[in-house]
Amino acid sequence: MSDEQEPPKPPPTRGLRSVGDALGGWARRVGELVAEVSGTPSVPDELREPLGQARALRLGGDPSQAQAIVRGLLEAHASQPHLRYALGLGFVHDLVTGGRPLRPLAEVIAALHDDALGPAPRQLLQGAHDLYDGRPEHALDALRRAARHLHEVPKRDAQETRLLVHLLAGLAQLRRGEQDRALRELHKARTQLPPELGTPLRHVLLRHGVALLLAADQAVEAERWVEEARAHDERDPLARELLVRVLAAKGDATGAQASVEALGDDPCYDETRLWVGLAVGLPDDGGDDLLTVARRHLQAAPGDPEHRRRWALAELALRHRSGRELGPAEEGLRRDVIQALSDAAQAAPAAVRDRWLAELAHVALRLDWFPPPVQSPILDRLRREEGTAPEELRLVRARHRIAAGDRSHEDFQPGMPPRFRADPDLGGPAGPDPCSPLRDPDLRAAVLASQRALAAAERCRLEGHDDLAQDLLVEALIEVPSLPRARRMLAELAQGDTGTRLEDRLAAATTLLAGVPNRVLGVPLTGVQTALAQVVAARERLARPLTIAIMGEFSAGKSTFVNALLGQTVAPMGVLPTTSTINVFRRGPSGGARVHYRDGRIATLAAADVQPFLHGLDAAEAARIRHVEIERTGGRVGEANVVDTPGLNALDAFHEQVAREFLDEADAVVWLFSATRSGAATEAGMLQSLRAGGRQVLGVLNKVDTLDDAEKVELAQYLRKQLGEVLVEVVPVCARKALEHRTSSAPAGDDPFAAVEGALERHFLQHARELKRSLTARRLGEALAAARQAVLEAVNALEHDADATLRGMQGERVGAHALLSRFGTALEEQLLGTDDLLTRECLSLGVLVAGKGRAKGPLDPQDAEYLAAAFREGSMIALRRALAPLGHEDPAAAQVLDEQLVPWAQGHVEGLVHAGLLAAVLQEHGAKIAEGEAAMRAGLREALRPVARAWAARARQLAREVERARARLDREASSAPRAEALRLRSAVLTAIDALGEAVRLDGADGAP
Ligand SMILES: Nc1nc2c(ncn2[C@@H]2O[C@H](COP(=O)(O)OP(=O)(O)O)[C@@H](O)[C@H]2O)c(=O)[nH]1
Ligand SMILES: [Mg+2]
Repeated sequence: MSDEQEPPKPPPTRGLRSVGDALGGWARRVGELVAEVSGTPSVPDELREPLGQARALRLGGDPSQAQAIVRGLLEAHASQPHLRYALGLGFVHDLVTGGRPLRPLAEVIAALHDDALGPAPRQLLQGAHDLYDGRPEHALDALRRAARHLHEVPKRDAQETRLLVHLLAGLAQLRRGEQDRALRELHKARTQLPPELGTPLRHVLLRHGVALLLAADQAVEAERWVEEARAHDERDPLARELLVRVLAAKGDATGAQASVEALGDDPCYDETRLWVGLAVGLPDDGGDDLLTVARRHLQAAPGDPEHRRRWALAELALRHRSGRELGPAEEGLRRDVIQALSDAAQAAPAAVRDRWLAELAHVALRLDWFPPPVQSPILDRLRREEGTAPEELRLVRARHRIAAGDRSHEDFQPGMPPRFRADPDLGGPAGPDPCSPLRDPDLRAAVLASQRALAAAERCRLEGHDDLAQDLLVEALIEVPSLPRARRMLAELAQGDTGTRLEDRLAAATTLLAGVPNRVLGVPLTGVQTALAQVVAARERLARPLTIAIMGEFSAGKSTFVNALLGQTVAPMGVLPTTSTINVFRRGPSGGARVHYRDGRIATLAAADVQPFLHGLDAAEAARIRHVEIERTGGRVGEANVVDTPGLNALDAFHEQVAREFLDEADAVVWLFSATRSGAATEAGMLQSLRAGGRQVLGVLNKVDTLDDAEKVELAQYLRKQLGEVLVEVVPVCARKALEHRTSSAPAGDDPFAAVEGALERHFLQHARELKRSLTARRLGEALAAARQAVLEAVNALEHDADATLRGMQGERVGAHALLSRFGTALEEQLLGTDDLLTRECLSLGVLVAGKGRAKGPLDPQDAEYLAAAFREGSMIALRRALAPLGHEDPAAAQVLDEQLVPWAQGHVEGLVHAGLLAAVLQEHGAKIAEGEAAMRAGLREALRPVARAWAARARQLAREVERARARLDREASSAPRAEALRLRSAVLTAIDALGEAVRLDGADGAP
């Protein structure tokens, strides 16, 4: 019975009973004497055997046969108390295994008197009756009274009575939801199993015991129960099924999957299948998948909260394994799942309801959804008493409060940045059973850590500390990278204000890209710097006047065209291709020029020197010049810059590159075709690429004076047809005549350049602003895309680093079980090695005398103290020696053993010393020194062996802790690159995308 009962009094007749046992043939007569003394009537001789038979049948699992015998006997001995009790016990067996003989049991109870057999039998029957009559509290009272008088029960019935008292008490506690107490009772019942006990009762005990042990996260002990049942009957179907659950609970995926397959495909095993599916996953090949099993399980009992809970957990697990949680897109399902978990929590026994509530809270946090079925039971629970509530519950409340704008501090530690008040991890079972997602310690730890950070981040936002919030969000995302709310918030925070004007967007892009470091954890981000340079250049160009580049093949008349366009002869015409330079004509007051050399030198020319300089260039000097910037003083084409380029086919590689750079700067292009050449096909490629870059190209067919009218029309049409896609218009002109007309002091007739000027005006000058803006937006978009690509590459490299770190660590590693088993063996050896040390200490103290034996007299207290100290030190050195190689091999294991095994071992040694281990060892083995040191040491080793075994066993139990510590260390090691990757991904990439999207939309709107 549970601990509240008083200790049992010693049985008053023990002495007489043992005499009776000892005297064999006298036993019966003495037994009768005992009965007289204790007031218990003895069993009449003729009933002895049939009663024994009935008991055997009952225990063997056939109560109805037993009852038939007892009823037969009762006809002759109507009021015999032993018979009545036997009948009652039969009914109890029937009740426990599913029958309902409540009324006949009540009759037996009414007829049974305490003075006959003592109070225990009647109280046991009463307890059974009350329990199955739905009154577990009453049952427990009766069973407690029965337990107090167990020693008075006649010997033959004693074990069965004791077994039933504990079993029924266990079932009653279970009914009340007192799982720990129920388990204690079942443990006691298990020590009372008569060897002849049959399957039905064994199964009741096994089923409930294993369920309770697994709920209490004691899979190793549960496995012992199951193994014992299998030892009793290796084909026991229940034991086979429970073994599957136990293996799943232990995390033994291979074992659980193999044995669940061996169960066959009977739907009656669906619950066990779900256990496997939820704890370690179902086998991939063959058999139904988790969802099929879960839905069938739900249909089997749609109203049962536990069935609904397991179904809901399966729906969640499936989505979680595919990398996403149940989202608002599956609204109905999400609601059903949450409702199922909420109902299960409310149906759970009050004593353990917290575990169900923690599961509900955990799921709600993962789904980031806190509807009333989540909130109300959790807030209720916290209102009642807060101190012992699982942390998940407080997190739900904190998130709920912050969402409501509540600034109360109680969930957070004081100071900035705010930190959620976390619970220490005390171990112990989390979640109701091994099906619970809370039983995955990594998942639970990750969700807790991310939610703490998320709650703190939300709190920071509430207080206006956006910077701190960003860091906390990254922290949350490192733990749970998919957390949608954290991603959204981070995106919002990273996006900032991009404004609405192109100038604002350019400024935002400059700030954003300038903020990206050149290198993150060794991964270069140079592409971002290049993109930044592009943005800066685009910004500068936006501020500059419209730039028109004049392009075309060599000698097409470009320079002549430029002069006609500007109305002044500034561009040298008819020069050799080798002496030609790129000339940029800017509006300016002086008419001077600046010569930009390839080596960076810049020479300034006065207006008078410009033409002689340009005309006097030889090939060598021209090749040294990058470009020449010339002021034009005339007022034509407004502020626009005009670039005269050398012919395409006349350029060296350097000039070609410079020409492209200028082309890149050009907002519009005039392409000159010479009527004397037919190079349209070779020019098409260059024209296409200009157009693809977003540039407007005006086609000019020059030297039309060399054609007759028909040819003129034909050629212009041909060009339009061939290049109409690329050219905004084709205008025929005679540049030479136009120049003459425009530079003549007395121009005669119409300006032959009017058509060209009109086209320029129409296509370029009137839209100068739009042209520039759309080109700039385009350039900004390109720069952002390049930056995005560079960041993405860096992110991939960082994530790759993180994965490689993780894989590297996991790859080399021995399984925790194997490692600890090896460590245990090493430890055993080290500890056994202290035999030498102890022998030498004993000899040097004179406690042992070489070749003789123990010194005479008791162990001197000072010697005892000294030996104890030596033993302490020696055993700790042994432990350290076993641990030392582990430090390099498996830091996580070393850490766990250091934190958990070492203090435990110290306590163990202290306990042994206190219990007088050393004195006892010397007492037992000291004399062996007479046979030599080796014999003495062998004796010591024998004495130390159980200690060594206990330590090794203790170490082996720490496998789960080691796995957990490994996971934690791995996460930490790979978290630096992962954090940086996340920071880039969530902050920089999101911002680039937001900006890029805005720029793209501006372009689509044609605004601003
Ligand atoms: N027949 C004729 N010749 C021209 C015309 N425009 C230019 N030219 C001549 O073509 C030659 C090359 O001119 P230029 O402007 O230096 O060509 P660029 O190499 O393209 O700059 C010069 O001799 C010009 O006089 C034109 O409209 N008709
Ligand atoms: Mg020229």
